[in-house]
Amino acid sequence: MFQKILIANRGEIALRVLRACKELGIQTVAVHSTADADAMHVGLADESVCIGPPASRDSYLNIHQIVAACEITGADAIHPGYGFLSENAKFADILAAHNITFIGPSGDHIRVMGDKIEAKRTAKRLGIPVVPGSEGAVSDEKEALRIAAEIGYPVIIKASAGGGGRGMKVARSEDDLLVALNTARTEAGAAFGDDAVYIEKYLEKPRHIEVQVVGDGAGQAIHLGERDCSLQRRHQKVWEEANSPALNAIEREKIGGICAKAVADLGYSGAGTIEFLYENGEFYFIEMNTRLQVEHPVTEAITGIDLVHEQIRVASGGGLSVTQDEVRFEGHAIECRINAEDPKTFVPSPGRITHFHTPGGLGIRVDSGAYSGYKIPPYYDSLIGKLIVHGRNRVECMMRLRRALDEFVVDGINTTLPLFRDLIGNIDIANGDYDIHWLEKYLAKAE
Ligand code: MV4
Repeated sequence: MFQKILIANRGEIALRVLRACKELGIQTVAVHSTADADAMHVGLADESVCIGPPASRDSYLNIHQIVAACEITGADAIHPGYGFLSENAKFADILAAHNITFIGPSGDHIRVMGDKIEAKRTAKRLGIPVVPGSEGAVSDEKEALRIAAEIGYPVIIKASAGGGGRGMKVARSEDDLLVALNTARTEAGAAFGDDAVYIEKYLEKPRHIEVQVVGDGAGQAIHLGERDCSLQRRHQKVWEEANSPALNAIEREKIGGICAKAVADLGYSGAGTIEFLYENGEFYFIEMNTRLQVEHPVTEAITGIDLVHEQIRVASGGGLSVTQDEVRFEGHAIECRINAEDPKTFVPSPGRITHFHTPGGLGIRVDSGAYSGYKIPPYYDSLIGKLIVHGRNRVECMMRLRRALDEFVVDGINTTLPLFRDLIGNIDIANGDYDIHWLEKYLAKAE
């Protein structure tokens, strides 16, 4: 097991990782920018190192500074959290060359999944169902027209170097397709320095359902069920839940089993998420994330498994703590992302929190690095905390969530809490009846 872990992140996820390290008896090193000297996880860590000025590229993305902090403090491993360097293959390779363990998959696995064409090819080879479309990159207009005619319109053009919604264009006719292909290619070249694009059947009203997996890097892997992340705005998730209201236990076991086997066959190490679009009872692979995700606590709530413990265990060669047979799904969990933003316009609202009171009681978890008097810096993303609620079933979970939202007080800044207080009273939300476009339509109506 590791003696000392450096946490290469900030905010609520740095605190989340720190808590796991403390439980495992591992020493912690916090790294922080000058803007984050008063962050909660910095105060709680055994040691801390300032790695640069506020801008992320000079601090949390500064590989040299982070490796230096690791060597100065003698940390054996780095946990990257999410965002920042968490899916940077070069960072994983550099750490390997320095004999520092990257708590995550190999650089090669990160690289494969970062290239969306390569990821899809790999998924298909491993038996994961994919969206019908081109086999690899489309070379010219003639090929694009031929494939679109085969799969039928509408189609979507995606950038291989994109992902997370960047660089996509929908085409509903041949005329559209020629425009979409050229703009997608030009934009991809300019944004990513890689103009490879591919084509897929466009699904009109899918849900976004993702499967949590963990591999031990030695051919064993488990799945921890799915999360429904359909409620999003501009590709930012807002509300996530497990289980998905759309799936039954048979469907869960089937898609989960396919994902676990694929990850085992890949020899994948660490936590990962296989993202699908789900429509008319069918799953269609879109991407794989090779990191711990923001919404991982809903999976922890229904399985009782600490995903950061599992990440640390497998990275240190200790293997998974559970077999698939030991994984049980109990009850229902919902996560609300509390952002420092205007709840209507979503304009960021950094500044001082004058009063911060979190809800408690049975089934309530709040992951946040915020506190009364904390000043949210303007340089980073606006997530200030997550409210995760668990109940024996979805109805009980929603009752608790309503009560927890009532108790939550954040004064001094705007937050997205009022949005959740609205959503909890909505009939479609109560019924779990929503797709990836539901929230944006709801917000457009409220204007
Ligand atoms: C799609 C799609 C419809 N059909 N692919 C957006 C993010 C990226 N991960 C994939 N995305 C989509 N791919 C096909 N073939 C619709 C989306 C999409 C979306 C997906 C998940 C969650 C929210 C979304 C919002 C808009 C579009």
